[in-house]
Amino acid sequence: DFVYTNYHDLNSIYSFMDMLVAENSNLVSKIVIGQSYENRPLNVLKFSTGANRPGIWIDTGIHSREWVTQASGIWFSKKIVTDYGRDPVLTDILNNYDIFLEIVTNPDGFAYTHSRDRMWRKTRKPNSGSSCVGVDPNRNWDAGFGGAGSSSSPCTETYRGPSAHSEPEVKAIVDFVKSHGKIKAFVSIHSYSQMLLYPYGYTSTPAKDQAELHELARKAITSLQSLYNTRYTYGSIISTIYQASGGTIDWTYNQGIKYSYTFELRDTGRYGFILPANQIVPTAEETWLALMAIMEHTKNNP
Ligand code: 0X9
Ligand code: ZN
Repeated sequence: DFVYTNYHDLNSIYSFMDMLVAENSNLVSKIVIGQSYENRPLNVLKFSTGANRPGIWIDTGIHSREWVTQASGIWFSKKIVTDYGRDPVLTDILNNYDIFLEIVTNPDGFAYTHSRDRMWRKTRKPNSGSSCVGVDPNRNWDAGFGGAGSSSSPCTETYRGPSAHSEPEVKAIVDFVKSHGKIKAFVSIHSYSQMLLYPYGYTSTPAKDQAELHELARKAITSLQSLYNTRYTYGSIISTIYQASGGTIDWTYNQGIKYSYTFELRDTGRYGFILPANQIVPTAEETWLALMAIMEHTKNNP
């Protein structure tokens, strides 16, 4: 049986996904939205109970070293198949929306965190004219691309890449979102800092839905805190964490996806990216409460 209280490598997670699909084929399927630079499949779990539904997107692990995020994604997928038909709120959400969950959004980087460097963050694509490898996939999106809060130097952790959507792991999501056409909420999950963030990161101009996004964030972190008293801050990216250009949710928001959020999960720095495995399940449980608040609000405000 799969152990949710431990961290797992890529093969183990990909096997878990296939098992989940095999055991719950009425509810969940696996779609492959592309291939990574090193030709690994970019797997997305699709939870669906009917045709032609609008969608809710959740991704974890776009920064490969943020292991509690992929581990939480695994737990969310099990939670969804367990609660559908039992929890009335989730059942109502899934009777009206599909949920798409990309657990290992940067598989090359994730494999590298297991084989060579636990602290690897970026993709694994070589950079021409440099011996340094990889692009920051949270600076590579076509939203203020190239601006402040990203780097043009391939050897830095925030290297934006040669052009927007240069990374196949990013381009696959861009193509998926555009071709789907009805994604209504987009949640990109990182660690660490205990924050719930909404656009923008590249500009201090407020998002036009700022008031609603702020109020929903407050509601979501209040629900999160109710379980284990974990305290989150919240607000726009630029005013809460720092200026970051070319970020995921700035692009999705500009595509018209109003409910675009980024989480920074536990902790606030004691362990940072190397969060002890005994915090996986509590982190996932509390985060799920916030996700439910966002998904329920999305359903109630079409
Ligand atoms: O710097 C980042 O990419 C994020 N922090 S992390 O420690 N997980 O790397 C924060 C960036 C804010 N999010 C977006 N711009 N989408
Ligand atoms: Zn991150």
